[in-house]
Amino acid sequence: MEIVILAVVIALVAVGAISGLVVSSRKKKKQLPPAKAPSSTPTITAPPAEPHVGEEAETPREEPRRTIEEVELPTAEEALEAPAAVEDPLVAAPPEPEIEVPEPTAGRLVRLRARLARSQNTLGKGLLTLLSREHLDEETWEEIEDTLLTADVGVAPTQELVERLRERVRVLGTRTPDELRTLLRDELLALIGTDFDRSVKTDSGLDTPAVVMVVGVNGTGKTTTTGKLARVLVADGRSVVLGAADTFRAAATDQLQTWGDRVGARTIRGPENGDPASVAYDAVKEGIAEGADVVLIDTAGRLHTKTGLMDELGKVKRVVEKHGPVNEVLLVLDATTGQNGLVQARVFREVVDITGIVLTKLDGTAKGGIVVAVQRELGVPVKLIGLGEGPDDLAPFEPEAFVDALIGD
Ligand SMILES: Nc1nc2c(ncn2[C@@H]2O[C@H](COP(=O)(O)OP(=O)(O)OP(=O)(O)O)[C@@H](O)[C@H]2O)c(=O)[nH]1
Ligand SMILES: [Mg+2]
Repeated sequence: MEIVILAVVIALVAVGAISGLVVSSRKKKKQLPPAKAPSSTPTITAPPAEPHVGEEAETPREEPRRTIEEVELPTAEEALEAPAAVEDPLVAAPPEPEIEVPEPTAGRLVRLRARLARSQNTLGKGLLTLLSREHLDEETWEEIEDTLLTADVGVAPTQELVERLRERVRVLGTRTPDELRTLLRDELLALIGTDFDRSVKTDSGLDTPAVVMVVGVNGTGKTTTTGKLARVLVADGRSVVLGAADTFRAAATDQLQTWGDRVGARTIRGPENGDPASVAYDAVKEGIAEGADVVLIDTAGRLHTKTGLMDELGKVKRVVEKHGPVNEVLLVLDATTGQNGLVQARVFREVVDITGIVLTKLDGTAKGGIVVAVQRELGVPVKLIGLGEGPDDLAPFEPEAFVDALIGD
């Protein structure tokens, strides 16, 4: 009896075990991925890493999602070392700006002579016509004087010139047109001066770059001149760094940078309304670091009557001088403003010790005589002249070519 009961129990356990296996086997099948893998290989529980042809493209997401805390963030140092500059191939890189090759400086004044002659005709031709009159009476000499004064030669130089012309004409007696021309040419040249060193000092004579500061009242052409000068230097094979020390207007800095970009000269900028002296200082520092040949510093236009602004200009120069001497301070004067330029020149000279004058806009005025007047006033030579708004319309001032343009060949 006991044996029978035992047999029944064993049988029941066996049946239960078998049915349990079947159930669990069915459960397992349900858990399998919907793959077409034969059910005889139920050990494959993970999907293939890459979906294959004929399989569903989307990889089932069986991994538990990572929370944001578990994502490993780069350390501060790593972030600094490797800036996350993800390049988007769809965003095309901006085209490299084309670097221009400025025209050489030699012979510029000859090219621009026609422009000069046009504007200065009244002076040179007027004088020649008057001197050619048969009778040089007092009235004629007064007219000669007026012509010179109108051209802004200035009172003292005019009287000197008229005096010398009178003397020479008297000695000469009869005058041929050629003789008169030579006479006038000589006297105008003497007035302008042929002995000045008119070269812009762009060689420091040291390992460090030469420093040139450009100063003047508002709108005279400082930034334009700085840009044109950079081109002249680059054309002559020099490397240039520009300092945008006009921090009053963001546009002023952009204006200078545009000039620099065109010839591949780097522009050092500061924050708007920042300290111009510190921008100038940084520009020279950069020039030294780069091993540049010349640093050109453009300054903000300032009225000579504003003492605060004039003091600021003095500071810019003093701060730059911590690096070494400033080799050239160019005062930019607008030739069309005439005698007012002399007043400006006087005040600027006191503050920053001008070493050269740039006379701009000579293309637009008949008052070329200002060249004489301003040199007299400052005892400083005109070194460059602006003869137009074009990028290469800046010429070294050559007295002979200038006078020839005045009186014609
Ligand atoms: N015709 C002519 N125009 C010139 C010459 N030089 C400069 N200009 C023009 O004069 C205007 C003023 O020139 P800028 O270089 O901006 O003058 P700036 O002295 O820097 O002016 P601020 O920075 O505002 O004081 C511009 O329109 C120039 O194109 C020149 O020689 N001839
Ligand atoms: Mg400017």
